[in-house]
Amino acid sequence: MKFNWQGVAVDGSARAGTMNTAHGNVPTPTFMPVGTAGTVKAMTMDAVRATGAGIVLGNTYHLMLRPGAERVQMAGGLHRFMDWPGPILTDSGGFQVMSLGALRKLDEDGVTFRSHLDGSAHRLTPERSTQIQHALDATITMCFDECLQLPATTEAIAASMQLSMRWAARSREAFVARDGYAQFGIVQGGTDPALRADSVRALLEIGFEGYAVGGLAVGEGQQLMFATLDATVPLLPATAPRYLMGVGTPDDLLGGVQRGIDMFDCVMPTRAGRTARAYTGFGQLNLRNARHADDLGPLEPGCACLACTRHSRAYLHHLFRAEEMLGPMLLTWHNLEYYQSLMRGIRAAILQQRLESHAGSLRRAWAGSGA
Ligand code: PRF
Ligand code: ZN
Repeated sequence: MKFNWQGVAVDGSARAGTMNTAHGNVPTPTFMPVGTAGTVKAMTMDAVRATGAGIVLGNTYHLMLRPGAERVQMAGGLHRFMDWPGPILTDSGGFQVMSLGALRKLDEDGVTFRSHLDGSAHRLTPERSTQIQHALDATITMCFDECLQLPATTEAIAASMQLSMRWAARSREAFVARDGYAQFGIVQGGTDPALRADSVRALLEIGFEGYAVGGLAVGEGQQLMFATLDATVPLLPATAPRYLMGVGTPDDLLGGVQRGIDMFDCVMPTRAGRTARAYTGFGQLNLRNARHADDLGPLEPGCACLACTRHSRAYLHHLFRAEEMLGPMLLTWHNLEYYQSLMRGIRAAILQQRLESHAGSLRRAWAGSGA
C-alpha cells in the first residue's frame, strides 16, 4: 500500500482527512503523543491506545544514545520494542541537539555533540539521522534540520534556513523508499514570510510525502506563529499532510487547524500531567491546589479517562501531595484524553462545516473559570 493523505472535508482553511500508512490509518487533524525514549512517559501503550491516539512520536537523538538504534533494530524495530504497532514518526535529532546549546558544534556536514547522559562525543549528519530513523523502522522519517533560536538577524535566519535546505536534499538522498513509509521536509525561515516562501520552494523542488513547519513555538508568541502559518501553509501542496512541530496548547492546536495544519506533537499534556497540571474544557487547573483537598467530584465531568471515571479531585490532590507515582500516571492519561477528544471534536466540526462556531465555544469555555 502507498503512503498518502486523503482529504475528506474542508471548512475554511481547515481540513479533515485520513493519513494511510504501512502501520495503519490515522484520521486527521491528529495529535501525536510524545514517546521520546520509546515510552510515552507514565503511560502503558494500552492506555495511550485507549485515549484514541493514532500515531506517536519517537526521538532519534534520545534513542541513538540509549539504548542505541542498532539495538532497537535487533529487537525488531521500535514498533515491537515499545509495543506500538501503529504508525511512528521520529524527529531527526536536529532540534534536540540544538537545545543542548554549548554542548554542540555545527558545520556544513552536520553536528558534533556531547551526550547529555555521559558526555560522550557523537555526530549527526543528514545521512546518519536518516539511517538511524530507518533502523528504528519509523513510519515517518523527518529531515535533519537546524532549528535556530529566535530572536536572530534576518541574515542568520536565512543562512540557517539555507543550510537546512541543503541538509533536506541530503536527507532525501539517504531515504530508502518503502511502501507505506514517508519522509517529511521541514520548512524553516523564522518569522520572515519571504524566507519561509524560499524554504517551501526548495522543499517542493526536492519533493516529500509530507511537509512540516519547523522553527516555530520557540518564543516568538502565538500571534507571530499564526502570522507565519498564514504566510506559509497556503504555499504547501493541498494533497500532502502538514505537520506543525512541537505545538502546543489547546488554543495553538485549534488555531493551527484553522490555518490548515493536520498534525501536531507536544510534550505539554504529558509534562503537565507529571507536575499536577490538568488541561480541561474549562481551562487549566493545578491538582496540588488546596481547594481540591475535599472535592469528591471528578476532575472533569464527562471525560472518559481513568482519572475522571474512577477517582475524585480529592484523591488526585492526595496522590500529588504524597508524591505517589499514580498521580502523574492518572493525570497524564487525563491530559492525553483531553487532547485526543479535542482533536476528535475539531475533526467532527470540520466534517459538519461548523468549525468557526465550535472554535468560538471552545475558546469561551477555556476563558471562563468554571474550574
Ligand atoms: N525541527 C525539528 N524538530 C522540531 C522543531 C524543528 O524546528 C521544532 C520547533 N518548535 C520542534 N521540534 N526537527
Ligand atoms: Zn479525565
